[in-house]
Amino acid sequence: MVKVATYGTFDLFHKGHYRLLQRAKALGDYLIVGVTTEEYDIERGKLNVVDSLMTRIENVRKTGFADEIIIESSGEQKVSDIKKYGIDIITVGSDWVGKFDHLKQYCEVVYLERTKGISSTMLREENRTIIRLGIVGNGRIADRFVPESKAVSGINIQGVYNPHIESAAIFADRHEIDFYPDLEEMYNEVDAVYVASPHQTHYEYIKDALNHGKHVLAEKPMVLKKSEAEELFALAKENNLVLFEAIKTAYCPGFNQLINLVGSGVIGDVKSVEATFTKLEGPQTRELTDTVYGGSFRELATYCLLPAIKIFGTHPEKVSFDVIRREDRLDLFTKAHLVYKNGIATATCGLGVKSEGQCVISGTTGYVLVPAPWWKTVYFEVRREDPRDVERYSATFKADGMRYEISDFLSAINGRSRSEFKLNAEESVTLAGIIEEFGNDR
Ligand code: C2G
Repeated sequence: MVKVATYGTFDLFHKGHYRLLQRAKALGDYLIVGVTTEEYDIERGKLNVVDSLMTRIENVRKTGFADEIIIESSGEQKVSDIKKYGIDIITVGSDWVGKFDHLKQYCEVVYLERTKGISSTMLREENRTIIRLGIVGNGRIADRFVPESKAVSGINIQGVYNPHIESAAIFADRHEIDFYPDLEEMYNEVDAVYVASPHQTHYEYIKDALNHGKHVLAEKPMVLKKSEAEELFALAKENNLVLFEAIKTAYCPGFNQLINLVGSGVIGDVKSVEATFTKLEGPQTRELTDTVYGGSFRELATYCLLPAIKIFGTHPEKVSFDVIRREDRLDLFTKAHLVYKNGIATATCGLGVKSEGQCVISGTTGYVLVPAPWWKTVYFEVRREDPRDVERYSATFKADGMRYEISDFLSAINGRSRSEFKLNAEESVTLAGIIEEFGNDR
C-alpha cells in the first residue's frame, strides 16, 4: 500500500485545495492530510487565516479524499510523521518547489502544479471571498511580492500586465500566473491591482484602476506630486475603494511597536528623529540609470521620512535638502532636513554611498536606537543617561515582510481594518509633497 501525505492550512477552502487533494490521493492508496494549527501558522508567518482549525479540518474531510486527517503543529513534524505513519510520498503544490527537497532522504517528494485563477464562486454563498489581484509591472519588487502574497490567506494573484509582453510572459511563467496583454482584460478578472511599474507611471495606472472600480496597492513612492496623491485618495474615497501606499515598514509589527512605544512617552518628549537607508546598487540598475526619475531620494525617501512623519506629523514647517550629485545631476546621497514646531528630523538616503542604516529617535529622557536594517524592524533598544539602563525589544519580521502590507490591504478591503492608523492618506500625501519639493530643488 502506497501512503501519501500532504500538508496545508486549507483556509477559505477553494478549488486549488480541492484539486491538490484529489491529485494527492491519486498518487497512492492511502492519503494523510496534515492541517496546520493556528499557532504554527503564526510561527511560520502565515497571516490572515480566517477559518478555525475545526472548520478547516471539516472542509478537508468533506472532500472525501483524506483517509486520515492529522494536525500539523511544527516545522519539524513532517520528518517524524514520515517515520510514524510509514509515508512513501509527500506532496505539496508547486509554489513550494525545492522547499521540501530535504525530505527526499526519507521518502519521495512530489510537487503538484498549483491551480491558477482561483475564483470566489465556491465561497460566495458563505459570504466570504478571495480577493483576486492583478499586478501591473513586473520588476524586482514584483518578484518578491508574489511569494509574499502566498503567506497571506484570502488573496490570489490572478495575473500580470506589462506593455512589454515578453517580459510579462516570462514573469507569469515563473510565478505560475496568467499574463494579460491588455489591461481591460485584466480588470475583468480582478478585484484589486498592485502597481509596481516605474515610478513615473504610477499615477496613470492607479487612476485607471480606481476608475475601473479596483482597489489599489501602489508601490512607493506612490506618486511624485502632492496634487496627484490628493486627487487619487479623493477618487478612491468617492468610489469607496481602498488605496494603500506599499511602504512595508509602515505595516510591519516591529515598527508599529516602536511608534506606539515612543508615543507612550518612554523617552520623554521627542526632539529629533534621524533615519538612514543606503544601498550600493549595480551601475546598470534603474535607480542609477534613470536620470529623471531615479536617484537616492525618490528611491529611498519614503522609508527614511516615515519615522519623522509618524512621530512629528504631516506638517513640517520647513523642508530643505543637502545633496551630492553625479555629473549628470542624479542624486547619489541626499539628506532631507525637516523642521517641526517641536522637533527636527533628518532623512538620509544613499545609492552610491554606504552608511549605517539605523534610526535614532531622541527624547528628553532617553533615546531609541533601531539598528540596521531599521526599516525591517526586528530589534530596538531604549537607552538612557546611565549606559547600563537599556531596555531591549524584539519583534517578528518574516522573509521580505511585504505580507504585512498585503494582509492589511485585504483587511481594509474586507472592511475590518485598523490600518488607517498605520499609514493614512494624509501621510502618503505629505510624502509625495516632500518628494515633489525635492524635484523642484534640482
Ligand atoms: N494550493 C494549490 N493551488 C492553489 C492554492 C494552494 O495547489 N491555488 C496547494 C498548496 O500548494 C498546498 C495546499 O494547496 O500544497 C494547501 O495550501 P495552503 O492552505 O495555502 O497551505 P500552505 O501554506 O501551502 O501549507 O506545512 C504546511 C504546508 O507545507 C503547506
